[in-house]
Amino acid sequence: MSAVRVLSGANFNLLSRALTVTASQQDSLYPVSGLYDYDPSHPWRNTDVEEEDEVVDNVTITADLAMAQGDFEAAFVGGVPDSEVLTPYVKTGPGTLVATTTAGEFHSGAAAVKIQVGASETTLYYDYTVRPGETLRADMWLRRGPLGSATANIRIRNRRTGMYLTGAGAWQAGLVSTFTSTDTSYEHKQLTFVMEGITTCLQDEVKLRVSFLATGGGASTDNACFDDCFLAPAWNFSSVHGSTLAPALVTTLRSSDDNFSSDDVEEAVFVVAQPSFYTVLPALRVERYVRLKMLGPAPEIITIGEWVVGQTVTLTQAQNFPLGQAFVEQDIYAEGLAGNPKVHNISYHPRRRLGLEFRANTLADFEEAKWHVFRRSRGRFNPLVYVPIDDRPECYFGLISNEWETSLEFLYTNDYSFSFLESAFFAVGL
Ligand SMILES: [Ca+2]
Ligand SMILES: [Ca+2]
Repeated sequence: MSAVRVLSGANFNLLSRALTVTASQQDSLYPVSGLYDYDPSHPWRNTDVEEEDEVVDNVTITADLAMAQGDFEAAFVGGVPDSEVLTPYVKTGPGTLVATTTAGEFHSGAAAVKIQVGASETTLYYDYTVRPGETLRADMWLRRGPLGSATANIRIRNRRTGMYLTGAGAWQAGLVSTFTSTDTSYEHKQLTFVMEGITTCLQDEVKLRVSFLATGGGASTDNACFDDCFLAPAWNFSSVHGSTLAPALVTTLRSSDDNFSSDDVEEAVFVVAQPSFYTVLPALRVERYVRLKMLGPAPEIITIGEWVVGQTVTLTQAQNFPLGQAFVEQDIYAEGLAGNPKVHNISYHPRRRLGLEFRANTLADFEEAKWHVFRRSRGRFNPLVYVPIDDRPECYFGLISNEWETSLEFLYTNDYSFSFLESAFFAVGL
């Protein structure tokens, strides 16, 4: 049975929180930021078109989905011992905190952060902007110093609810460290966990504080080291909106956990359509690197209005049928002096309009739609991606109406309806 898929709310496209997004070819007038600015009329474009059909283009766009730099290299360039300026991290407490470049004290690169046990807990932290209900992957390395008896701690706390994440991925009120180490060699910790949901957080986005500190001991030699500490969202959905991709190109979605140096896994082969197409993966992927690859003889410059990578919500209640849909060719109509019509197309694609009607049989169905379709979108403030039937190719990027009509029916069912307008695509002749 088919299902309704929705991606909604601020930063539903994981590319807009990604550490880096890079393309193998790029027209400087249409940079990669056009792929995730939530506006399909502002595209990304490549530059190179081979004139010979036998020449194969290999155009890739790659995202590092980690949401902050955690290698403790660039953040400490020019830093001095006990520096308070560790952008984007923040230090609290009076203890000593240094960028160590001593061999063995860093895990990779040439530096790591070393924190001494202080009179009060000296902490380095970063507040991540995360989405309630999303699945995240923490991938971190930590150790204690070779002398003394300190414990290295990493704590993860939802500042909105005050709850701490346990090492088993549960949320609890009492203070607990998610990861600890008393090993004098670096220990690798990985945890896939789910943020508390939107009906608990009561907000579209929340701050997740990740703190690094050393506890125990008390001698000047007591310390802990941290390196390669990354937090990245998982993903199971990708879509492309407003593209000129030709069927001659084989377009694939790929994953990697080493930035495609030796690990390069094909997750899906897209069935290219216009103006939009998508794929839903059978399970969430936790690989930090995701790639859109377009391989083949490109007959023209590639233009893409939006590339979405995200986590879908599957509504428990599908919309009613028939599903109303309208196609609107974007054009300018005028009449010449003799009354003859003059029509000019102004967009590469027609826009589509949907009329969506639902019947929620339970309060849970109703609350789900209220939060994930209307509240997260803030009416028409945030665009959303809507897949009305996930075993068909149609996929929409656009805005719902700012008014949500609903009526409570006999036996406590709820009827409600949305109108949905696809966003405009880039103009002809761009
Ligand atoms: Ca765009
Ligand atoms: Ca490092």
